[in-house]
Amino acid sequence: MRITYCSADMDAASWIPGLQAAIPGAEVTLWEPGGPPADYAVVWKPPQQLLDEQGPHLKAIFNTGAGVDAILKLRLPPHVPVIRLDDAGMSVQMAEYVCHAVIRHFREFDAYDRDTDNGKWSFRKPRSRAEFPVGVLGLGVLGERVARTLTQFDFPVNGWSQTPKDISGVACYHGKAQLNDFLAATRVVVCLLPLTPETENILNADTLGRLQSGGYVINVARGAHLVDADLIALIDSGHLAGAQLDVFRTEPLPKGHPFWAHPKIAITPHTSARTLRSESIAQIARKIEALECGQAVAGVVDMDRGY
Ligand code: OXD
Repeated sequence: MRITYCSADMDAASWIPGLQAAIPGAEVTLWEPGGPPADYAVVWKPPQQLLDEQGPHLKAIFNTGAGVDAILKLRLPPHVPVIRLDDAGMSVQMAEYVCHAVIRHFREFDAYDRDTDNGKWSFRKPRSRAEFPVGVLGLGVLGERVARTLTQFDFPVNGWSQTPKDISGVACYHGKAQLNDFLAATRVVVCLLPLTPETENILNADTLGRLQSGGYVINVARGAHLVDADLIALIDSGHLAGAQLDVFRTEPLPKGHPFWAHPKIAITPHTSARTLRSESIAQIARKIEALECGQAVAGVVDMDRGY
């Protein structure tokens, strides 16, 4: 069996020997144009040429990240399943990131940092958790883990997804018809949606304007979910208290973009949930073994839904 590996961001020098060790019968090589046909491709943001050349022979394509929007923009070989990582150590990182952001905002730790930087020792009045309902947009593997973890801190938690979900302790809304009710019941919104034509620009003046006053935005999905200028306008008007953003329309965030300097917007460089190499390799190896035995595997992307 031959496996071809190609990643725009990840370190091939570690991935290739890792995959080789986990799948001893395979020959794992770095993709190069005109290379020999492979049975499986393990990729992150591959070039179109890889899919055109290797596509006809492949049994499956493994996407080494959580989001599949980048690969779905390419011309894919028909009938070859695209398989995403499911969890592989990402959901706990996402839960950490989001809980940290929610708690930092709720407990005003950003303001304490400013106080102590100025040599000031002063307490703030405790806020009521009941007044900080958190709403998670997108209840896939990552969103569900985040929603469940937030309930452990006793925040009221809402969730919204395309199809109905039932998660203990989470008020679940679904479909377009219930989006406005979800927003009206939410003060801190967390975006964990897949990026599809339906969800692009979903965080805009209308939807963010429906959040409870003093709302806060946490975007850990894709930059294209958010209309940047609408967020800034709603923060500057006082309707929103601020935002924590990990993803941007252009990454790295261009120098001079207003998010860099906005005092109420905190940014991180797309780091909320990193692909963990050994967990991911172990998962891909298990899935290849299952596919070779003719078994179904989890994480196959539904091309019609786009995630
Ligand atoms: C992603 C990832 O999909 O980093 O954003 O895995």
